[in-house]
Amino acid sequence: MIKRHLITTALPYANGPIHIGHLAGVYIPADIYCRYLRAKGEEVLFIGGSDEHGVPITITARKENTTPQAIVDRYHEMIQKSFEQLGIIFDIYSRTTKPVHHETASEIFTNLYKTGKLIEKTSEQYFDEVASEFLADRYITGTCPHCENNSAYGDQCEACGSSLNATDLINPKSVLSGNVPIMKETKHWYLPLEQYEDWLKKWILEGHKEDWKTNVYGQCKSWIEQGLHPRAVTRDLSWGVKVPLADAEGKVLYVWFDAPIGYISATKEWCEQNGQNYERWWKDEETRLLHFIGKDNIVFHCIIFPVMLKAEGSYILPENVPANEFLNLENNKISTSRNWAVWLHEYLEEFKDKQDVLRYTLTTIAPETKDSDFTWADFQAKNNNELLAIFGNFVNRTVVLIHKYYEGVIPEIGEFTDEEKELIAKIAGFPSVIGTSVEKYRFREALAEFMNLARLGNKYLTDTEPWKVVKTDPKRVKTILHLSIQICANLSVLGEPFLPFTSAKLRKILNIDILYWSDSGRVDLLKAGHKINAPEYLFEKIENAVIEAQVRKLVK
Ligand code: B3M
Ligand code: ZN
Repeated sequence: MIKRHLITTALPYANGPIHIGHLAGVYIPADIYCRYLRAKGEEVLFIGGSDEHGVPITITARKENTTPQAIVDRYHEMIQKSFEQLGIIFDIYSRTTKPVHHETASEIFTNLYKTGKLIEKTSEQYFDEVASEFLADRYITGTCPHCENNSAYGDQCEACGSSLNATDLINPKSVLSGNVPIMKETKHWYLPLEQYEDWLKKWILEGHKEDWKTNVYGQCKSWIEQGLHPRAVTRDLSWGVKVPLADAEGKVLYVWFDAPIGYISATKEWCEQNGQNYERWWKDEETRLLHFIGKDNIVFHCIIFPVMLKAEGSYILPENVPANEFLNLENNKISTSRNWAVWLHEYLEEFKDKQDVLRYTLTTIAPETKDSDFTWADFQAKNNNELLAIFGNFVNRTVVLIHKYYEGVIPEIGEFTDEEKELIAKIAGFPSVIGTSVEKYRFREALAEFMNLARLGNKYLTDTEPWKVVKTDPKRVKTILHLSIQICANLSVLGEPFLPFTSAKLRKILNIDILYWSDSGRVDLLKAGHKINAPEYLFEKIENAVIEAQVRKLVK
């Protein structure tokens, strides 16, 4: 296995808060993956950041009568803080308004331009004569040609869902002035994707048929087979990375051109702070580059960005792009505009110290192969019937009994029964079973296996009944509780990627430091004579009233 992993997560637009859909699809799986690799002792760089350009941010700023910078400042800070509080620990959480990013994006554009990799084309676009500005699609409204909704946008009709071109709109009007826009010539630069079709077929369709997820591979295949066309990489807009050419006044790089370059800029920034050369991460075949994203970003990460990098010529390409499908909420699509969402910053406020319950629930329903659904009832059931009833209960029973019988000191082991020998063999299998699932990006399966270990522990206690045996065979009880506490130690290691807060709490109870993945699977992690700390509940019951309040809040 290569020992250097560069893991990126989609850069969320700093135009609104993070919700559970983002978390289940992108950030929790990526965080689990990075924590797992770190536990294995591998070198990992985990990159995140805010995407701070694009037209919607300028629209929000106009609506709120403020500047785009003020909008992105507000949301960048909020998003960064909420990720951190959920235990999504990036090595760097950067932003695309930073100078290092503007420099890097300009440099890549310039390289492509100078080496003749871009095409220059003039076309006619809507222009507002009053505001004296070309109009992005979102800045034009009009009547939808399909459903006659008269407030459709130049890129999409929200009433019937059709995607549109601005020129499809009947009676177009400028959002800026309300005037009827005119058509005016404007020059832009395009990336000729069609020139890379053969290369893409080889690289993706032949090269990644086996290792890319079928949802990702399928989308790429259909894009490539439909035929690719030149994509404009510049826009007439004032907010963004200025096009670094003399005759490009009032033009910026298209947000989807600069945003993925943000991964490179963030790496540079981190490297500068850590005395490294970023080329080690981006220009060396020994690096494994992985992009964690949602399904709406597949084409940009699998086709357009790789074509940019390939055309530039000196960068590595992603080894894999483990994209997820979408998460719904209570059987409806998550919608920011209708406020049909569970917002991370609100969750963190309302469910103090329950970060892992959200991490757990979202991992068990991660939309890995198809869209899935979050319900508050399921969230409650997963907490009460799984985390608390199985994992928490097992740990608590073990720790309480060790305190009750041995004052918190781990007892010596005696003879193992045949059942116990079998149990020990099973325990040994867990690290590789869980690890293999994680390596295949099957986080649901990995977490289910982890819970099976807790289940095994719980069943062992129920079957052996040390609280009864203690009256007749106290020596036997020592072995049972010794083995049980070893299972607890294993749970603290194997659970860390999924449930980092619980794992830390458990380590504190067990009075141990963080262990490597390679330490797990054994039943000698804690020595006889080691003193553990007082019991503490890992989870608490979530009452109906709490859940009902959340459901009410949604429909309000
Ligand atoms: N900001 C879109 C999104 O948040 C976009 C991702 C950029 S990743 C380079 O879905
Ligand atoms: Zn319509």
